[in-house]
Amino acid sequence: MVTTGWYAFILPTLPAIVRADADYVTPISSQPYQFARLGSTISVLDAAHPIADGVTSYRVNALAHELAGGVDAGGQGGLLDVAIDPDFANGSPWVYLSYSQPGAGGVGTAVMRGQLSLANPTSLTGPVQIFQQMPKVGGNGHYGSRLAFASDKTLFVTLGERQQGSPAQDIASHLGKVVRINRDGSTPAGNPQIGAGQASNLWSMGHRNPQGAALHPATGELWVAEHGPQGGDEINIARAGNNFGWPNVSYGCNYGDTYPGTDNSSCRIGGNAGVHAPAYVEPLTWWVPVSIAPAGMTFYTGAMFPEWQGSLFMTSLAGQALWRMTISGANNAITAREKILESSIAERVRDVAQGPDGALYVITDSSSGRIIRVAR
Ligand SMILES: [Ca+2]
Repeated sequence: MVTTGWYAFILPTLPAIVRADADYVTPISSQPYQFARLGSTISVLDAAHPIADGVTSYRVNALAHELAGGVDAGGQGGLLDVAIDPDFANGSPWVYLSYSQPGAGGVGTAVMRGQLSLANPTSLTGPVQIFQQMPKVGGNGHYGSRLAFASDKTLFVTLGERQQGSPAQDIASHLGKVVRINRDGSTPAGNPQIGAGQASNLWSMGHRNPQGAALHPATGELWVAEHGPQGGDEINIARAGNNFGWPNVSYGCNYGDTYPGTDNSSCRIGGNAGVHAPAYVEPLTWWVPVSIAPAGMTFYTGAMFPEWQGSLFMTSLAGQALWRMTISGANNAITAREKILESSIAERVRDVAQGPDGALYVITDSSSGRIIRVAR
């Protein structure tokens, strides 16, 4: 079912009317689903409907049967992210998917790739598993998981700690880590040596549930957003070998902790009001006392909104909003952050992407999730 129409609203930050057009109600509710740039298109896993202005989506409907080991779609599990090969337009027709994979010991995030033919874009052929998070454990939360290609065409995969806590500090485990792999799953040069017995392909550690990732367009560095516990959601620049402190320290508090008013500093994890340094890397920014549940991120580089050039956009689930953050200075400080489109969205927001014309596409997360095009 597709509902069409024009929905006009005023962006609080702009002296302009911005419109979201043509709500596309997806026929399948297998949330969460993500989207990624595909040359001049945006691909949406579960939507069969073309989007306005030359942006097309494909429904890859045989997908679930092609994923090695199957998908454990309970809780926060399911299909987690999709990415397109950086050389897709140059004869490398791979599409990459992360998902929650059942197996011995429980469930863990896995990554596969398959080839997509635009002439017959209904399934992926030649699927190959290229990564699996180890160990698999029980439960069905905190999978991560984002896929983000670096400029050298290596692939970052963010991995949640599966609600296990301490394995995020165990270098022998993939829980609560970011890994960096080659497109075929092999190990690239340049990954950090963290310690003896470290798990394969480690890049950074001490993460809780990193559901946002984007490459900074100028520096090429990986930015990651992750869920805190009760407060303490973070944005970090994940550099090689960094340790972000979870579960030893957080600007959030344990579930059930109470605090006076809005100042949660008395119950922050690790004491010292949650300060990470010097043992761990301080986040660029964090949210207290209430978590917003950060999800997708993208840096804006389009021409449609010159005033947004260089901004970081991030969606929030529980917070039901799209955040815009201003970044400035050589140290990439986040100097301002604001919620936009809040009253117009009023749903959990899963992901955001920039279209080829500079419009933003925002996808909401519900059984009748929408794709909202933000354009002027
Ligand atoms: Ca942290």
